[in-house]
Amino acid sequence: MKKALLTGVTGQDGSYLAEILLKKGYEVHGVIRRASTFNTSRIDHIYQDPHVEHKNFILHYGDLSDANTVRKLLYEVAPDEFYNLGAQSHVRVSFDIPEYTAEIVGLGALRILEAIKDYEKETKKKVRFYQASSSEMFGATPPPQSENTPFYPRSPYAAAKVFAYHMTRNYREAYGLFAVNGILFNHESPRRGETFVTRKISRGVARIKAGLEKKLYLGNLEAKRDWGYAPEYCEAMWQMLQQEKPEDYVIGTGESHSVEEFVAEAFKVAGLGDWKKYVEFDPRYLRPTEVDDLIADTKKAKEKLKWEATTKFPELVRIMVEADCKAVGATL
Ligand code: NAP
Ligand code: G4F
Repeated sequence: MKKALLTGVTGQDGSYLAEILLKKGYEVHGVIRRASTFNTSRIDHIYQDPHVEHKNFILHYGDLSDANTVRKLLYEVAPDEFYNLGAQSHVRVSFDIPEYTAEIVGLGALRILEAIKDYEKETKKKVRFYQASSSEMFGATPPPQSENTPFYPRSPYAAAKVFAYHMTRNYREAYGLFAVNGILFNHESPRRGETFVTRKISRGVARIKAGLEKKLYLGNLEAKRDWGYAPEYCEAMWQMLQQEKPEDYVIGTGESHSVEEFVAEAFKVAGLGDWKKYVEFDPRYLRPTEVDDLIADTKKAKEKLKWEATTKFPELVRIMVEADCKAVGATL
């Protein structure tokens, strides 16, 4: 039985990846942060009682700021594959807490790479490492963006991801680690955090439909993103670690849509009529520097991984609006 260790298991992607790996027969180990309230809602459905024998989904306390624990878990679990999905992943918030973002997103990845380097040397065992890199790294570089496009980060989050990206490449080249960067464009789902724009919209639309809210407050409606469906992207992460050679891959749909288009489509799915009646501008959601347009050039993923996004924009919006409407009892 193969073993996988995941940081960020309580997040959107971590929860889908854990499900995928369990279905493939892996023993899955996830790192969770201690919190004063339960933070496992996305993985409660796959949680296994620690008192049950032969568990194949095991949770460990840890934090990417804590090199000792990262190292200890690596030696204790002895995974075949290590997926680093943990992050302070909110771009707007990274302007408020830049140092913490760099600590977790940038140095967190380095802590894992250092631990793997030493572990491989001491134990002679290999660990395949996946780094959750981001299309945010392309920032101001015009689309389409491929594996060869230069980075131009526009936020502390993106700058920290660029550091982690380069450390991953450097440890691959310097120490022969099987370390890959998945450069994933925005991917969404009903499990998306409530403060990212797509989920904020689908949730807001559902609450308006249910009569719980009257307005939805948003920032820049002109920004364009290449939005795909998260479970499909998590399958691509796994595929990258099954290749013969460690390489970096761009993952996306190859289409971009504006925030305004997402809003219009979501209100249409809910049958609420003209979205302009409900949406108000609030400057607090603007960023000091914005990323205007992201579109993935996915030629390499199609050719080498045989991976292609199947859920496209209108279907993604429908999935998210329907799930949020169901959650608040709003009938469509
Ligand atoms: P997410 O839902 O925000 O999940 C982030 C995960 O990281 C959560 O489990 C969170 O724990 C954990 N985490 C936060 N701070 C941590 C720390 N100090 N130590 C250990 N774990 C910590 O993010 P996601 O959308 O699943 O994204 C997964 C990864 O892919 C992230 O690295 C993100 O930056 C990257 N990425 C995402 C996208 C996207 O569109 N979703 C695109 C490209 C790259 P809590 O649950 O306790 O908060
Ligand atoms: O949903 P967002 O916050 O996602 P963003 O900034 O693109 O980052 C996400 O995708 C990255 C991949 O490219 C990940 F690496 C990262 O971890 C995260 O998952 O914002 C999308 C766009 C932005 O242009 C923002 O200015 O929506 C615009 N927007 C307009 N109004 C808003 C709002 N964003 C948020 N969060 N909230 C608003 O009210």
